[in-house]
Amino acid sequence: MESSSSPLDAEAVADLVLLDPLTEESLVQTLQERFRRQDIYTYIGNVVISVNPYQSLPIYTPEKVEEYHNCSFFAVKPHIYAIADDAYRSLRDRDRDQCILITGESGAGKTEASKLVMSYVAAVSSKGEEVNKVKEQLLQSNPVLEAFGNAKTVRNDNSSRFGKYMDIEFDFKGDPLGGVISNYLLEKSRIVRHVKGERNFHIFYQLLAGASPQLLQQLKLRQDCGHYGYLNRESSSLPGMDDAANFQAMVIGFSPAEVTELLEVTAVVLKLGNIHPSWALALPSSHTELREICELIGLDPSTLEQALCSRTVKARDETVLTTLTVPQVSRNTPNEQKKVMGVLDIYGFEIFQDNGFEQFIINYCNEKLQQIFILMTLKEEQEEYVREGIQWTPVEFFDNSIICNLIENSTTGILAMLDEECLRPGVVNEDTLLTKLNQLLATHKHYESKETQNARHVTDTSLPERCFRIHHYAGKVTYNLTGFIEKNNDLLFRDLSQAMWAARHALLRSLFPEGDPQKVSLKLPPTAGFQFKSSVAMLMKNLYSKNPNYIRCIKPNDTKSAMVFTPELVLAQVRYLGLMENVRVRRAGYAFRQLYGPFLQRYKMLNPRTWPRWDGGDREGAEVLLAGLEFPAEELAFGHTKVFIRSPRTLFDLERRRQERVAQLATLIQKMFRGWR
Ligand code: AOV
Ligand code: MG
Repeated sequence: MESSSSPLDAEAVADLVLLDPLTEESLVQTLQERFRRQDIYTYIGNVVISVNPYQSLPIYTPEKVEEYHNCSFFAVKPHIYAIADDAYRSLRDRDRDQCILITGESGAGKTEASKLVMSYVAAVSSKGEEVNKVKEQLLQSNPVLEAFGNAKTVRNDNSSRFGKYMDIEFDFKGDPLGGVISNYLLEKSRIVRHVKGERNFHIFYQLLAGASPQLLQQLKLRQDCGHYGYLNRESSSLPGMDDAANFQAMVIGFSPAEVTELLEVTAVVLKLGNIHPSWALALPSSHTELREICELIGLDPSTLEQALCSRTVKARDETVLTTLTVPQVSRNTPNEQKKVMGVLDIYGFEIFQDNGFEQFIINYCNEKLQQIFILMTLKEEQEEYVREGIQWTPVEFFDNSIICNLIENSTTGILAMLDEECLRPGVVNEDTLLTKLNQLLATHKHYESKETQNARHVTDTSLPERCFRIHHYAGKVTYNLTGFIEKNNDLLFRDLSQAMWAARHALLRSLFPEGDPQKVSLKLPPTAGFQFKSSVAMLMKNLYSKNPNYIRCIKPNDTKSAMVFTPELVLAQVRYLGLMENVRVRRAGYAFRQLYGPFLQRYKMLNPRTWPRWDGGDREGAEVLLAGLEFPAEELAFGHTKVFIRSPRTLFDLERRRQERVAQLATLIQKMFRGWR
């Protein structure tokens, strides 16, 4: 095996487990040096770090797919294809369900990474007609999800405004059968407002730019974005984004009737933005948009007018987690054992100037992902040692369950107290909530507020009133409580869902099942926080049952530029992603391990007993080879199939000796050649 950079080449070490010394600085420097060489992928053991190149690199060609297909993980340059291949093979050949967890901040390349994984799996699985149809539909889900769930933000022109988890199902041969997608926490409020420099969801612009004049007429739309209150805040088109072409790509795979139904609902949303209801005044039923909306969805204008302009009983009516099955994507395979590969593309840790309920929820999710990462990595390490018959000594690591508990404990957790406040009759506000939090969490090591600081005689002007601070594993975040109660309640007026349910439009009705007057329940549905907590718990259980593979994405600069690497920005992400902890956990036991065969092949020249040939078994060969090199006994362990090396230093030493020996041999050969001439 000839790796791209030897561990001695500390500036650009391909596996950070071998970094020596390990400091935040050396870690960032290594990533920077590799980025400069356009090596955007780096490992921590079998975790892949991916630094967004912001340019298209020639590393995703069919030839590259071929190169990584059935490769040995450590024999080729780090690549996202290597991890995809490893996961796919382990699923197919060892019957282990896999999950691929992709994290990183906005614009770091998560969604692109998830698409690369999907297209790699599609490329290497078999190519029957039926399988190809399934693959097409799986890949085709991306343009649809992105049209309705992505938007231009300040950070990313194609920012996913929801978390996505997709289970791809395979048969025993490793051919894709279909998929199930779960969405988390879609940023619905974007429809109504977004900040300057951003856009609404892509679908609206795509529809106006890409639909034929006939279709627009059928949908009672005008082509001009400026006409629509939800779209006219910014210039509608984006450099480098072809809305019309994306529209054509989005509708592929739907029947004409499905497209019409879907676009009718989309048109209705757009037109609703031009209606300005008031609870004081009625809307004239001659109002053009109102009338047209009602024609599109088969509803009496007075019903809609009443629903928009009056407000009766409140109900909490929306789900945070929705599960959609990819349309008609499942093949019929009764009695067959399915294997699953889950791909999670979810928002990374967020620290803004002003952090609200959304950041609190997102960071809670990341705290859970960190927890499961540590649990699973340790579990995996432990399993490997047991499998290899090697003594395992438990390692010390920072256990963040204390922080998870602070948020999710069912009686004293912040979410539980927030729910209690939301359910309390009478006037509720965030001040009473803060008082309660301060009382219950006064001595919690990871909780802080103005009041708990005062009690501890701490002077800290950075913590304002009505805020609390959590010491997350990735850093301290100050949350502003304003809006927590309203957002947690997530109310939709019952009149509105009832009106929508009354429409003669099948798709629309199916979106508002709670509008069915027969099903009115007096019980309040669960809060947004509670639902999120439950769906995160379900997700964690699902992930925990699978073999984990990690892709950690990093954004190198704030200007979307190729070749620019800003160390301070990267350092912050290295912290949020917990990469130092990641390296420490990985090398807590044995930093390096390799199968006996390749190991012997690489180092056999270091011992005359194994050089130039060893005729015995690989394991004995490795033992004989290492015995002659006089490393301390505790540095090495011999498992059933692999040799384990405890510290990176020993491996560097081995590499250094190898390089010296290679040089020696080269000189020798040169001399021989000269002698012959
Ligand atoms: P995100 O998913 O992590 O952000 P994306 O995957 O959308 O980020 O990546 C942002 C942009 O970076 C893409 O549109 C590409 O232009 C570029 N990019 C990312 N990865 C690559 C790559 N491997 N090669 C070339 N260009 C790349 V967010 O959804 O905003 O959290 O919310
Ligand atoms: Mg994304």
